[in-house]
This record gives sequence, structure tokens and C-alpha cells, in this order.
Amino acid sequence: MVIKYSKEIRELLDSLNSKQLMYTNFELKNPKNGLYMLGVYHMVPGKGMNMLQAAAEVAAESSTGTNFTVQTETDFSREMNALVYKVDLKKELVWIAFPWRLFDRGGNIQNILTYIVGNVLGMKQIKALKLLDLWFPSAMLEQYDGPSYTLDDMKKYLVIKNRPVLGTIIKPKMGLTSAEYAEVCYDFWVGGGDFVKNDEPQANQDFCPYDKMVLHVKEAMDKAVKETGNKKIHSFNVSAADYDTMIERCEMIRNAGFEAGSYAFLIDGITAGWMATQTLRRKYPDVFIHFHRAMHGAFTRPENPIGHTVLVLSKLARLAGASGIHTGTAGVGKMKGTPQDDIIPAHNILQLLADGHMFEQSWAKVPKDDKDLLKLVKEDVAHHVILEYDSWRGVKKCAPIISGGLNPAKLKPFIDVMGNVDFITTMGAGVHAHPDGTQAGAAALVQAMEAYNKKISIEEYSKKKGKKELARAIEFFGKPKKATDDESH
Ligand code: CAP
Ligand code: MG
Ligand code: MG
Ligand code: MG
Repeated sequence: MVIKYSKEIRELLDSLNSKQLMYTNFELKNPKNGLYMLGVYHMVPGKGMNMLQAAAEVAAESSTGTNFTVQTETDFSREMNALVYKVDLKKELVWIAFPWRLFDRGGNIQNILTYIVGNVLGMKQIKALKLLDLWFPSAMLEQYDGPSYTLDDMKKYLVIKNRPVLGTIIKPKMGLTSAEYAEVCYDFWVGGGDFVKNDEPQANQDFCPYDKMVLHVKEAMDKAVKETGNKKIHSFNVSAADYDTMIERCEMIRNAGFEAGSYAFLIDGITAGWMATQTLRRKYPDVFIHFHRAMHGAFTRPENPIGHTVLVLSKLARLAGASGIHTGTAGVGKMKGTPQDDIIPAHNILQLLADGHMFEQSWAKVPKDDKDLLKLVKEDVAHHVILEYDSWRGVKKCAPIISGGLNPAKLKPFIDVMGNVDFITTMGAGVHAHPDGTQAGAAALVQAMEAYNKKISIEEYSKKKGKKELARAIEFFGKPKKATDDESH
């Protein structure tokens, strides 16, 4: 069957040199045949290159090629070429199919990134190159760990349903002694909060030695659990300079007497790396692996023409087996981000079937003709239960973790934009800047959640008896005043 190309495409094809032609195939029968991972980039060609020439150079450098055809190519190596299979000249978009046999076997995420946003980001042949979305065939999904301990397990441990996990980050970000740090944890927990995380730079600073921080947090947690009768969780940052120190921190926590479920391991997934993230997932499948994404802005900010989206980062974190990753507040908080940028990733790491920016991704191996199962997956009416115990057929959920600049007055606005309560929220300033302190900040957060579940506005609810912490939070955070910290971000 002869494909009719537009004049423009025909001219672009005629402009390709023999090497570039080897990385282009607009007649690829079915890119979703299971042999390829698919990616879509926004791309602006570099000087002297047209769209298709530059796209073919990207496909070459992100798979088997370099800037010249080499004499050492073989028939098989050519089978591993990535292929440009579609372009949208108006929108400056390029679709590339990557034979996923290129990737390190055994589920290695850093290896994928080294190809698809590795050297290509530094090439002269492009002026802009941003990976917008990825699509994984189910045969490939099965090679990757996916999450083990999930948000469902965490909610079971906390004995909570139809509400987010209410958390905080201890502030000031750094500078408290281990005892002072634990005191703030205690205040948040007795105020009614569920979950406390180290801030992303917390490590073994001389004024807050790691071992003492762990022990003081254990004491604070025991006290708070006893006084409230509720389970509590602490997410410890185990990022470190080297593997041994990271494992030493994990083992210190596990040997400090925390019961399973009461602690999570936080990893600065970008600065500590994918190997650290995957090591934790594989070594501690019974622990919630909390991926903090500090430094992601270098790649993901909408105004960055070179890099990748939050969606790409979030989907790879799920593939790697992070139990949760920060996905942004969709502009409700202090960080840049829109519903498009932040909510689509949150849905893509939560659901078994979700629309991305460019692809609909199924995270389950559901037979196409299995209409009723597909209906369950599509409407997610099964709430993942269909795949709970047959993980071979699907990649478990990864929890959106929502922080940056949220406070109790912004909880409902965020839930409204998110469209569900299947997430963890960790408010730092939103709790510890409360005029009556951390305990009141936690109480205000709990009251804001109560108001939401009772379908009453926080203004109304805060007038009721015993809800003064919420009233004070609204007063302090809710009304736009002169340029406060929050607005100056
Ligand atoms: C939030 C936070 C988080 C950022 C990360 C901070 O503190 O602890 O690390 O939210 O951003 O250090 O800023 P606040 P994101 O709650 O006081 O803002 O969640 O978008 O990755
Ligand atoms: Mg699988
Ligand atoms: Mg106190
Ligand atoms: Mg932080």
C-alpha cells in the first residue's frame, strides 16, 4: 500500500541523508505492537537543520547512532534503531519509537533516561527538546518493579478511608536539634496529623545527628500514639553520599523499634539518583518509598525548552517502584504548575488507565477483548482491587504527594482540582506558621478535612464550637493580605 505523503513531508524525507533515513519510518505498521516504548518530544531544530533531519539525529543519538554512519553497523544493530514515526510540523512535535530491548534488562530506569534525555539534550542539532510523554507496552511494564508498599497499605495502617493522609514537613527546614525536631513532630501528631516527613535536605548535620533524630522521633511517636490512640508515620530521608551510608540509615530506623508501617524511606530521587530509589524499592519492599523530586525544576519547568515534563518523571517513578512522588499543587500552592502540568501526572501514577499529555497509558495487562474488565479498569470502579493480588497483571499505584505552599485554607481548593482524596498532603509552613503553633496548625488541617467531608465551607465550620484553630488559620492564611511570603514565591 503506497502511503501518500504531503508535499511538505515528501520534501523533508528527500532532505534526509542515508544515515537519517535509517532512523525514520513513517510506515511503521503498529508502533503499539509491544516492541517499542514510545515517546513524544517538543522539538525545535538547531541551525541548518529541518524538523525531520533534527528528529532523525535525536532518534540516532538516543538509540544506536552517532553523527556519522559507522562501518561497524550490523543487520541486528540496525534493528535496535529508534525510529521517528510521526511529526506534527505545526505543533513542533516528534514521535519516536524506541525498541525497548535497547534497555538494560532487569528493570533499570536510569538506563532509559540515559538514552531518551541523555546526550540528546546537549546536541547542537536541536535548539529545543523536551520529552512530553512516554508510553510503555504491557510486555515492557512486566520487566519493571512498580510499587510494592502503596498508599492503600499506608491508609490501612492508619485506619483511614476517603480522606488524604494529612502530613507535614518539619520547619524550619534545617537548624533544629534532634530533640527540638522531635518535639515539633509530637506537636503535629497530637494535633491530629498522621504523617511527618524530614525536609529534603535533612541528613546527618552536627546539630541534629541522625541517630539522635531517629531515637527522639521514636520517643515522640510512642508518646503521641499513646495519647491519641492513633497510628502515626514518619518519613525519614535516607539519601546519603554513598550506598553503605544510605543502608546504614535504613537499618538504624528499622532497628530503632518502629513497627512496620510507621516509617517510610524518603529519597531525593533526582540528587541521590535512580539507583538509590530502585535499591530501596528492592531491598525494602515492605516500606513506603517516598520520592522527593528536588531539582526537577531544572528539567520540568514549563518555560524550560530543554528537558522533560513532570508527567515523564512521575511515570518513571511509578515504573521504578516509588510508593509516592511529589507531583505539585497545580498552582494552588507556592510552586509553578498548572492542572495540566500537575494533575495529569497525579492521575497517571494513581490509576490503572489514564490519559497523559499524548498517550493513554494502561498500567494493567488487561486483554483487549475483556470488555467487563476494561470497564472496571476504565472507571476504576474496582479501585485497583482487580489487580491487588495478581501484580503480574498490573503496576500498583504510586501516590501523589502534595506539598509546596499548601495550608488548611487551600485543602478544599486542591481536592477540587485533584478530583479525589487519594494522595498524601504534606504542609510545612501551612502548619508551622499557624499563629498558635504547630499543634493548632495540625488541628486546623484536621478541621479543614472534617469540613470538606461534611460538605460545609471552612468559614462556616470554623464558627462551630472547638474549631477556633481553623478560624485562626483562615484569618492568617486565607485572606490575601499585603505581599506575604506565600505570594512572593
Ligand atoms: C514544602 C517543601 C517541599 C516542596 C517541594 C519545601 O514546604 O518542604 O519540599 O513542597 O515541592 O521544602 O518547600 P512548604 P513539590 O509546605 O512549607 O511549602 O512538593 O512541588 O515537589
Ligand atoms: Mg507487572
Ligand atoms: Mg510541645
Ligand atoms: Mg521540602
